[in-house]
Amino acid sequence: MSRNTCFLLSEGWIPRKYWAMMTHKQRMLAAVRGEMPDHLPYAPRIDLWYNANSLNDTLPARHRGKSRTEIALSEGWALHTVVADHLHQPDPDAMLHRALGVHFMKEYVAHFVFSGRVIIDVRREGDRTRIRYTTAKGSITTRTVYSQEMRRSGTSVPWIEEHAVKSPDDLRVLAHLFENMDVTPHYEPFKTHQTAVGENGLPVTSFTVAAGPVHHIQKYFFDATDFFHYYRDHQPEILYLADALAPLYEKALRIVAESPAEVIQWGSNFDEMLTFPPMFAQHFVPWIRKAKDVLGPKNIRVLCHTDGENQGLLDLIRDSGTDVAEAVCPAPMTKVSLREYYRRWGDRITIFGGVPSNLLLPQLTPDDQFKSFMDQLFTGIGNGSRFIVGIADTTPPDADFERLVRIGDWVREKGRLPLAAGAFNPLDTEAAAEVLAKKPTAAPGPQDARFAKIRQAVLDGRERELIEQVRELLTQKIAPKDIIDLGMVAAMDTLNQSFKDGTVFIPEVLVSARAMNAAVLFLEPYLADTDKRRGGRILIGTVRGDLHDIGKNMVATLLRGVGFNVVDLGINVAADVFVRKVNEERPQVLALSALLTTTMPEMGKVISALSQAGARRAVKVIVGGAPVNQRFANDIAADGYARDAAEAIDLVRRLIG
Ligand code: B1M
Repeated sequence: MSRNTCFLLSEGWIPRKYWAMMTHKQRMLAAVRGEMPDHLPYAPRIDLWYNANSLNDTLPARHRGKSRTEIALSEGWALHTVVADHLHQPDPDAMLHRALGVHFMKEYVAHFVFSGRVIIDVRREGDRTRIRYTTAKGSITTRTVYSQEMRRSGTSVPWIEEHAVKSPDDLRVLAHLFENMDVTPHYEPFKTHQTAVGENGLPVTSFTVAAGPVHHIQKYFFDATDFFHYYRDHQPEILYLADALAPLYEKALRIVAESPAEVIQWGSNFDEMLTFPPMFAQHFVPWIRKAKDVLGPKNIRVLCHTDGENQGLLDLIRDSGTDVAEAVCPAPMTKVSLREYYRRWGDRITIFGGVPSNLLLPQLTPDDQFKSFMDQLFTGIGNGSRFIVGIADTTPPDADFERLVRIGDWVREKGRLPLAAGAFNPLDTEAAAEVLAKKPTAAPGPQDARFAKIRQAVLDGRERELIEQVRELLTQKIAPKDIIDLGMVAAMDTLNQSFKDGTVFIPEVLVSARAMNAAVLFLEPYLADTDKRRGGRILIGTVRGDLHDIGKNMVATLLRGVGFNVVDLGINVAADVFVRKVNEERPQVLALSALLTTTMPEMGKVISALSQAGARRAVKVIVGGAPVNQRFANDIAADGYARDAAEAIDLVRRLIG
């Protein structure tokens, strides 16, 4: 570069082409390529907000009748074109095979093709779609639902109600199905999409939203919790299926490499619990690297949708080679601050997002906190390179629209690059991912040697061995209650502590809890009646409108694991159902889970409904879920709040002694 072509600023070189005002697309492209744009790009994702408010006729008055593109552009924002527009697809069946991770979106440049030998029987029943795929090796069934309630809440993606894998045999059938599939290029619809977006945004393509075969299997074929059991118990079959998918993913990469796309989404919903570090390291990182190796030379950038809790994944994501981390959701909604994200990733990865959606909700974030967060954003992102301001993961339907507008105003006023206020902190290379190594080996607490083998069997999740040990201790006339409390519960407590510390991961915890549940069942006939009820009864469910169940399932499993009798009501549970079940089941504790800010108020409704039904005093109500906090629990007069599953155990124990 010579002085003729560049303009030197204290923070770095700005290529001549950027002297003039850049378009939204040029800014975003510069940011994802690690170059310095003229200005911070701002591309808030508003699809969920728009879908819900246009359907409910609650768009701001000045935007009534406009499309979401028109709203964004009239406010001066870039278009957020990372996620496909599920509601507007030329192919009405674009989402039909969602439960297999097979999509026919106009935004996707590579499409799966089914083998002509597979018989696909589709049955539509109201909101539900049932599909049977029959192959030479057997058949599998799936069921998805897309209801009016989901539409009203803004959701545009059908929910997988019945997953493809219900038994290990299904893995074999799926492997056969995918071995006989193909992938073909679909460039033209994407080109049309690119033209429509023009300079107003940066269209991102995808193949699936998984980061490779194992992620594909986890995301689409399994109920989220079941996956962890299969991952532990049937790993060879999972990997066999992954091998069947691998050539399709490889071909897709070659197709993308020849496409007009400039960025591809390769992986989504990264989260330290779901996509836990050892699995991420083993099965995700190599595929993100592969994507980077194939696409990098073609000047196509790799983007991952990292909307979850990422503390345990920071280094792995950084080293994976991804160019962009999109939907980055920092503290206060997760554990990692924006400053920390920028410190750890800022020199290698473009951060897209940075404003947690809670910030847009006045009932959760008072105005002064909102303002102070935004002030810190401008100082926390160094010179502002490699940053696209966005809302993580998306703008909630009940967001204060004026806050979105104010962010846009601030970005316009203060976002000239390079930012002067920040101080760029180089990467801390010493931060190592030690999490992979540690495992608990022995249980602390009551270290009665008689129970050492029991504790180890629980820690290892070895069900048969555990029952053998239990049988052995029974023959030695040891009290069943002691076997449970001093052996199994002590081990689960150790495990919970390690889980809290981030040194063991979901599959281990679930498999230990499962072994313990089986052993408790085995012991049932030997327990005195008083001991059988020793744990107390807990009713648990995810509130109405909310379909997230992974965290709730973990809480239920761990509570069972330490001896409580848990009745799980599932997801999307209405207040009147909670009240009815409280009256029927007479639990000591009702545990409510919510993952969406829009469904949190349902928790308050459940408590009011219990009061109205005269059942409030009979039960302790506790609440949890990512957006919930102690303040909210106090506001709705809940009896307690637990941040995670391990805390839920402590809380329940405290509440019911
Ligand atoms: Co969703 N999602 N999601 N999502 N999703 C979140 C929750 C979100 C925070 C992402 C983000 O913004 N960064 C965001 C909510 C934002 C907000 O409301 N302000 C969000 C959104 C917007 C959405 C959709 C609206 C997206 C869309 O359609 N555009 C949509 C809504 C669907 C609906 O519910 N109506 C949606 C859909 C989905 C998937 C289907 C793709 C999938 C859910 C799969 C499933 O549950 N079967 C999904 C996922 C995976 C996530 C993230 C990435 C991970 C959630 C998770 O399972 N974590 C999540 C990001 C995040 O949370 N930061 C996100 C692992 C799990 C073990 O943790 O559930 O927090 P968690 O549970 C913890 C604690 O919270 C606590 O203990 C658990 C274990 O330690 N806990 C309790 C939970 N319940 C408790 C109950 C208790 C006590 C403790 O009782 C007392």
